Amino acid sequence: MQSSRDVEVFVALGSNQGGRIHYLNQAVESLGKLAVGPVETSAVYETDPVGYRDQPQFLNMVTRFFTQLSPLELLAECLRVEAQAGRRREFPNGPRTLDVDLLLYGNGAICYKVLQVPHPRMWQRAFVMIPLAELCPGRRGLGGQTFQQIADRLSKDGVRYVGRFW
Ligand code: PH2
Ligand code: MG
Ligand code: MG
Repeated sequence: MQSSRDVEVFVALGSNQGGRIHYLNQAVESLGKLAVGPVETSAVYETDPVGYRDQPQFLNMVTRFFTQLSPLELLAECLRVEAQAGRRREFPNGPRTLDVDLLLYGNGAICYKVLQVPHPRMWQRAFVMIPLAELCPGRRGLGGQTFQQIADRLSKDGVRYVGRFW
């Protein structure tokens, strides 16, 4: 049963090392334990690396669920799920077995040193906005555009639909 303490959150997943789909699956299962009710999932996309480009292709997707955890509690859990997948931080933006990023926490804006929500780089990233717009096409960003409009205006080069797995 949902209650007024439950907050809707959106969490992005990415993997470009090892059994990528296995790591995404592990993350969906683990996030399910933090959720009140089901975890909704976007389709999975295979994407060219953005930023540091000399690394393998990513699988990316976005999840939506309700939780009673605070933002910092949820961040700690995201890091724990990454650690469970054996993630090692060799250098920033380098290859990873699993990246778990908190995108949106209710309608909140959070600006801690360790956690900024909405995720500051999500709006320019097709590998985030395309799967996110699947889950909430009509939601609006601060500029008034819907997430679908924002996704539609980003280049789809390097973002390939793989399929739905959950
Ligand atoms: N994550 C990054 C940097 N670059 N590129 C793609 N395609 N997918 C990602 O998840 C990704 C990235 C930093 O978290
Ligand atoms: Mg990331
Ligand atoms: Mg991250």
